[in-house]
Amino acid sequence: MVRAAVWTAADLPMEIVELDLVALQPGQVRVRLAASGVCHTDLSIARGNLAHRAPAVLGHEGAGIVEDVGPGVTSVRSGDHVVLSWIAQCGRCYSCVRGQGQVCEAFPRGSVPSPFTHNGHEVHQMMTTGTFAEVTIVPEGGVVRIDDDVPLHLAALIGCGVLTGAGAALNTASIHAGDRVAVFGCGGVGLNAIQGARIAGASTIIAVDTNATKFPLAQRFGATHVVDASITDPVVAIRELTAGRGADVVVEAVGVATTVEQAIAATRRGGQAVVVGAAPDQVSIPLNVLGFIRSSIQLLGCYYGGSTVRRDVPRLVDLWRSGALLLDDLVSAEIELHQIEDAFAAIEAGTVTRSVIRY
Ligand code: CXF
Ligand code: ZN
Ligand code: ZN
Repeated sequence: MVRAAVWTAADLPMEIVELDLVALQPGQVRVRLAASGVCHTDLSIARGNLAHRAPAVLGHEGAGIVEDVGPGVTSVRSGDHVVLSWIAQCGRCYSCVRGQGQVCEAFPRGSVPSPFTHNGHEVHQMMTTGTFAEVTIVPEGGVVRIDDDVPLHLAALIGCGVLTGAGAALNTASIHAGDRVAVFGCGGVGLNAIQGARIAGASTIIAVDTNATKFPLAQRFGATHVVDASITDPVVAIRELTAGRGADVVVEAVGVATTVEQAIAATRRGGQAVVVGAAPDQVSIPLNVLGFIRSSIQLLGCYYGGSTVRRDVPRLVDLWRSGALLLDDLVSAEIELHQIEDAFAAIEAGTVTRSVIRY
């Protein structure tokens, strides 16, 4: 039996339930989780703002230790420490071999059988991970081995927020030493985009948020300037801070139409606007095509930080070891599984970057 937090409906709190795990299939890996971050996307599903089948084990930002592997698994074995990837990457398809594992062609779309059952009924698994459980079963491409010395509660954070935010700066954008970068949103993804921009050598990093309590941490991660968008027009402020021209690279890590439009408007002619914030399904923006082509702005969609996880997880671990990548400072609270609703409330209140469940 495996203890898990199960989501049943948008208006109901998560329930702590003992679940059964199905037998390990070929190509699968069973992982005993050591920790799971609580990401905004978990909250979006729990509150009914992002569609998901119920009941389900949510959670997708985790790390743990391999308990067992199914037939045919070669890249990890029992006892290995691993970070989970919510896009299982085959490493062999057209996308993977081009360093675009985030769009791995082998990753199953639509319904994937879940390893979790309760009284014989399937309990769905979020994004082939389901890290709000003590043990989960994932595809081999959904685990990346890491060295044993990395604390697993910090490694867990790499699995979503760090890969996504740092990847926006280090993979999707082409930031050069001395570039001027602006980042909209100072949550888990935005802070990692800020530190990614710092690591890439940006000289000016402008952090934008409507919640000024986020700014001290943004500065710790590398922001050289902060803009409170609740009192200042961020497009005007970014232009003022970039000699009137706009930033070389603007990363949008909010996921709201207004901030996507502001991010494009704050990008200099010839610069890059990187959209990484997860917007609800119906959100779209108008685009004046002639103005857009004249601007020569590169508008870049960024899924999972453009990450090829077998390349990027070890790279991020090395950056953490060198002191360049901050992980500790992302952790606002360490909690137990049964406190998951407190973690959701804290995200809604805007008072945390990451709550981390330790098992
Ligand atoms: C999200 C990214 C945007 C679409 C929904 C899932 N992933 C992780 O938080
Ligand atoms: Zn996430
Ligand atoms: Zn692939």
